[in-house]
Amino acid sequence: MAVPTFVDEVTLQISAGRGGNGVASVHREKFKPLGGPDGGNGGPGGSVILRVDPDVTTLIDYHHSPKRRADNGGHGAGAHKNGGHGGDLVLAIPDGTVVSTSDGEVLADMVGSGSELVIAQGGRGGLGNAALASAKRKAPGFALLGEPGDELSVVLELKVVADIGLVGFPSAGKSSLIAAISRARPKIADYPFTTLVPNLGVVRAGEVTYTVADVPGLIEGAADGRGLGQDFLRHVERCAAIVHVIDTATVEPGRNPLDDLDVIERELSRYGGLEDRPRLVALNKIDVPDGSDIADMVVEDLRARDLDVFAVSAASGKGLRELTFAMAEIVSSARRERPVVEAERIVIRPRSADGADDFTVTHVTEQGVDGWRILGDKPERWVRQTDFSNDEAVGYLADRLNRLGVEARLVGLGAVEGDTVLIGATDNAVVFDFKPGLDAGAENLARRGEDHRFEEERPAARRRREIDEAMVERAENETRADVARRLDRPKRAPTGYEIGSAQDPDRVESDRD
Ligand SMILES: Nc1nc2c(ncn2[C@@H]2O[C@H](COP(=O)(O)OP(=O)(O)OP(=O)(O)O)[C@@H](O)[C@H]2O)c(=O)[nH]1
Ligand SMILES: [Mg+2]
Repeated sequence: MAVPTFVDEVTLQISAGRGGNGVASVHREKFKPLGGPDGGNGGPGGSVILRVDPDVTTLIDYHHSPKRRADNGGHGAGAHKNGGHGGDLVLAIPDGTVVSTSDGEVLADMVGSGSELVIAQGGRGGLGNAALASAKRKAPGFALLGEPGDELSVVLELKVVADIGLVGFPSAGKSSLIAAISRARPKIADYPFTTLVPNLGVVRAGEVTYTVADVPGLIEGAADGRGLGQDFLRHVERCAAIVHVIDTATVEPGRNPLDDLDVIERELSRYGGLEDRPRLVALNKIDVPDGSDIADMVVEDLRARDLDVFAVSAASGKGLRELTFAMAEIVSSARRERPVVEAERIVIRPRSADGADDFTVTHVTEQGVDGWRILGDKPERWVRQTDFSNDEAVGYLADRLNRLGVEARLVGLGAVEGDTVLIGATDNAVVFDFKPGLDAGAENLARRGEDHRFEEERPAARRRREIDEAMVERAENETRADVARRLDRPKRAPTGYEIGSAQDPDRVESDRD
């Protein structure tokens, strides 16, 4: 099998790095074993960036290794140590690469050396317990997980950036022409399909410098895949003008310049999208006597079709100066209309923008599930950050969802206890049983802030609470006893005395039980 040397379309599997996990850690030192939470945050994962590099002319590298991944972020550590950033992965691509999703949606057209596209963003690092601590939650016994980086498959398609595109039958002399007017040195030979990949040449005519692309030859039926097919026409899509290179000296039966032009035009129109490009005609090989005669015969017909025609010889150089100046004129007027693209850094975020508080709750009955699906940037992200083996972390998730209003929305839509709640899209949803009122916000936050490692402190607190409770109970008992005494001697009870206890015999009865 022939080893390709030029590839102009590849599908890449791209993964950005995962964010590092935060860590739950407690500061320890001599005589002060529980000095507070000091777990550091995880570092963000590396992103994948596509960058236009003028030295790269083919997508061949990606054809050989289409899976690319950026580094993961480092995990946090104790003593407030944050994990390191995962390294970004920069992929060099040729100028003129069109980046699309696997569904065909164009994400970016990468033109101009240095243009960058952040195609996949690294995952955020998870917060450590030091960062999660607050006045209410003094010592969290959990940390957040790092988030996975973006993963996607993208299609890269190279569309050469050239000002002029040369099209024509095989062996018409396209490569010879580009070799004669520029420093490009493509392969030239007298058999068809010598050129298998596009060649670029830089031409200078007067004050104007421009690029010319020579693409593989076309034959009748190229649109149906005959010959090399018409795929290479993508490389003339960006051109300001198309130059028909026509062989005036061919000895092939049934060929003549006018029919050749019609055949090529038919293939161009079947490819589509090139109708508006100005055309020039180069009648080549007029150094051959027969060629020169034929050129003379057809030139008027072609001009009658409103075409600019040039009789040239790539071999002798005749007529090339006029041709290159005519090309230059078209290029400069096209440039005046469409200014040169500046290098830019585009950032694509496959996920919805950060900070969006929006979420949707929909009732779903699919694949045996009868429940509620929650979709939204935040809920889905929070689920990814949760270590489900840690109850405290799960509780923290519930609190966050509540504060966002997820529970209220569910109740409002008629969800009842025990209903299935899915967070996220079908393939990676996390499933919960709905328990309304389980979490009442701050109260629970406070309880959740108690790390079991701090339990040594508890007995004292518990004793204090027991004493407080005992005092309250004693006071209540005394009140009851007092009321009972007064009920025994009603005449002595002043009216309106002890609102809510003496005036409500029923309650006193039940209290006494
Ligand atoms: N006499 C003469 N021969 C030429 C001229 N231009 C090209 N040729 C010859 O024509 C043959 C084909 O030339 P190429 O430049 O390879 O043609 P091409 O259009 O690039 O062909 P493909 O790459 O196969 O599509 C070669 O043998 C050239 O030497 C010319 O102006 N005069
Ligand atoms: Mg060629």
